[in-house]
Amino acid sequence: MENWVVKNKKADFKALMERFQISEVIARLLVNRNQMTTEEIESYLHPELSYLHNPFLMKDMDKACNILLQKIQSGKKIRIVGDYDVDGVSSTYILYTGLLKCGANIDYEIPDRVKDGYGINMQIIEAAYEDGVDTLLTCDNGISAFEQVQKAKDLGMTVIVTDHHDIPYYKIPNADAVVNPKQVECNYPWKMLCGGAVAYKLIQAIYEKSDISPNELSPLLEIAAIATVCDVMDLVDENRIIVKNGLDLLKNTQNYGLNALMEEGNVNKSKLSAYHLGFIIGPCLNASGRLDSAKKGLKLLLSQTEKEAEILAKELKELNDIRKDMTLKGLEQAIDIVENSTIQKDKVLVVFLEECHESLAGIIAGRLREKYNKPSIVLTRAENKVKGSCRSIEQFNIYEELSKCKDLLLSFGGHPMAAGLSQNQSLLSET
Ligand SMILES: [Mn+2]
Repeated sequence: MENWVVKNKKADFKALMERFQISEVIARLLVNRNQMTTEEIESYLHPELSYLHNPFLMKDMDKACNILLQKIQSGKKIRIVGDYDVDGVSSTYILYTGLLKCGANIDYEIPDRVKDGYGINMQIIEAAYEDGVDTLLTCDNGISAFEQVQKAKDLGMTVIVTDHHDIPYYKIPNADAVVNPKQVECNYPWKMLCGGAVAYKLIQAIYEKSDISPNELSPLLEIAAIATVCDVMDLVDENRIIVKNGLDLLKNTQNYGLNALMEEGNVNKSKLSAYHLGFIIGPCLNASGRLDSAKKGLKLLLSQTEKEAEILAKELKELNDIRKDMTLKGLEQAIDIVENSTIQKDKVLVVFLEECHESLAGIIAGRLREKYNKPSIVLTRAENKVKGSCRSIEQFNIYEELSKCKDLLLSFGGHPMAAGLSQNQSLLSET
């Protein structure tokens, strides 16, 4: 049986109630959620855009803007390198649209999930060099691309990294500017932005320097809100302001692609909530990154006509339906394997789904973990090797456990609750 208990923290509720003209319930809620400084309470009660932090507080922000403005002035070729998930596509959209408005000579590249894997790689850098690109600008990736960034520098390119991922070993790549609030030396007051929000802050800063009206940021804020929800950021502080205001804007969005996608998904725009971003719009944008090219999702957002948007939205919706179907089939198969073998007694569920598309392994592992409340690993066949996605439970640090058996793995990486691995095909029979 569930037992609900109201937290009873001590505070001067009367004073809070009077000062902010709020009821006792709200006052208790604020205290319980530790929204304690006057400024924090004020911004919580009124999540207005004016409470967003100054982008120039971010380390290297001024530097990154100055480099970009100088490159724009001299007509140098700039290439954005994003990522294939919703956050990566959103950040690419925000940087591309924002810098285009500033007059940049700009294009973009997004790594292919299956062929390239995550993040900027050597082929992307060589291709950029061959295409005469002067400046590479990463978003939602790049912070751990030490060798790749060095290669680009050696080839004479300028590199600006924008990212939000953790800083590995407190080391940053040798780029001309590194914008990532997670850096210890970065004094930005809020560290937990998604990649799209970091990109948004960069455009906010560069618009300010270019005397472009902040009103022009609205179409970008809509996308930053989608990215924040889909990258599962905590909806507090700046994230809450971005999502609240982004949702308000999305109800009347001028973006052809989003309008078409909401139409396809039967979303009632007046009732739009974070749910719709996370469970309808996001998965459709993501489906192309999983089964096709993530560029399709980006092209939808960039659509210039209703007709174009409609066609792309239909395709994405279809891809997402196929993705759902394939996920369900894979999950049923996985459950079947678990329940009809000794695996179910294992501490960690390891299932090999020979036919399953590798991009679905993570979702299926997550569902297995939910169903059996055990750490779960789903292996699939990739080119010349086996790839696996791991989803764990609070009590089991899967990243650490994988480190313990790294001799059995080709590669692995990730976090305590979610990780990825690859293995030699020949080892498969032994696992
Ligand atoms: Mn991200």
